[in-house]
Amino acid sequence: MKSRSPLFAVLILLLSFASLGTAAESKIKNVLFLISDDLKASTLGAYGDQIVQTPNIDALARQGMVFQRGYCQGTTCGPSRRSFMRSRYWGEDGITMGENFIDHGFYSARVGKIFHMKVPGDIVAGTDGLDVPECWTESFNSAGLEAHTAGLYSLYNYDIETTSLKDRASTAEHDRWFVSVQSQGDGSDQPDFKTASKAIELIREHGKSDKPFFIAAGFVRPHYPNVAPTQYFDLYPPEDITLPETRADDLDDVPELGHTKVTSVNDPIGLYPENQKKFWGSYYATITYMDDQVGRVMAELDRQGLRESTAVVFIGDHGYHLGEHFFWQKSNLHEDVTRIPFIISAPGYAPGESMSFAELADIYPTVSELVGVSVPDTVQGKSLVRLLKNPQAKVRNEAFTVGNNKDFAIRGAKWAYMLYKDDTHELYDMQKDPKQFTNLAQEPAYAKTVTAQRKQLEARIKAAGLNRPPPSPLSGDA
Ligand SMILES: [Ca+2]
Repeated sequence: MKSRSPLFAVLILLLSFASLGTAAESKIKNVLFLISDDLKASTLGAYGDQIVQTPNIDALARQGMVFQRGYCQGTTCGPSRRSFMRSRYWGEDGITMGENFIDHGFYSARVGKIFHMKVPGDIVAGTDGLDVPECWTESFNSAGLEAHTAGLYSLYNYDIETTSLKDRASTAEHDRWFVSVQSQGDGSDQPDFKTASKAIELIREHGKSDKPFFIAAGFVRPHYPNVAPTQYFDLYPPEDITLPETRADDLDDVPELGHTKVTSVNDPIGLYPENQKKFWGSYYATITYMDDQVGRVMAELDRQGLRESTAVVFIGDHGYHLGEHFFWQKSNLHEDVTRIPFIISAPGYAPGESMSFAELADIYPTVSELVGVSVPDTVQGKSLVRLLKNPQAKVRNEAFTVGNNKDFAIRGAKWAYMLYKDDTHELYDMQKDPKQFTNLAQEPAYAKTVTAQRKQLEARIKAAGLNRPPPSPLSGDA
């Protein structure tokens, strides 16, 4: 600058003010945070699914930034939700996102499940679960009958169908995860409908205020029991479902600690391929039902003229297995569990698709930056605003996930690497083997890659302030 003319310096100064002006003129005042439960990325159209019907999430994806490489930090509801609400990889340290917003003059509300709630237990009881009250100005539960909803009940792994309300696999019972109910009516009796209705009410009430809002609405579908009105099931007849590819010897090279608890081998679900298709149909049915509720909330945001002043985030808390690798449910470190839907629609930022790795721990610093709120130094995630400005940019080279059992994983563009507490491990070439059929960790030809991946993973463990095993393990959840 020294060699430039004073006039040039003035010009630069004016340009700087102009760009500062643009930033300062940001109209984003509020944050609407929408969370779906047990929704894997691969069952949304924005992530390549061909049969699911989610017009409202699709619209949000078209209007926002879709993070194609979004990953969760915890592999079940409790740890994942703790991690993104605190932007911490493990544990309960740090100021929650809602507390920080309250400290900056926001109204903060929880509707439905944000921190861990047992589904269906806390939903049937209408209780708070492991909520963190200081995160919210107000909070509201959305109760429902879940598996006890009237209609056609199915228990897929025992091939049971009944309209009787007796003897249904309920809150804490084994087998509750293979349940669906095709309910009667319009679904307004369901918890997710109530969550949308309360969110709509709060948007109407607080949208008019000078005080900015942080409204978090947590839907419980497609988490089991898969309850939705019959008409949603009709969209997904079993003949339209193709079950995931499995290979007979697939698990021969997967360490014991990499398995899910429930598999097609140890559970009778493996005996009923036709019921597996029906179960997939019920998962899709509840996704479409949940999508309708997202649509109701978004329509209200538009109706109130708040779209141009509100950043909207839509995520799933972690993914799910529906028979891939003979696995059912969550809790492990494979791609179907760790990759999640992650969309941010922020007014003033162009829609697009980002291939940078992004973590749910990044939501807190990102939305805070969007509304001009500082974050406490306990925040471990990174702001993704740079990606919203330029989808070609990169904020992370890999994503880091912490398993419930003192296990860790990193997922990069080329490699996925998992390291278990007993020192067993898995390595997948995600370019050649995106479905993770062949564990290369024991192959001599990949010894150098394993060493490099392990070093990279250990750096992430250290940077997160963790050890193997992590301190004070908090329990997982069902
Ligand atoms: Ca395998």
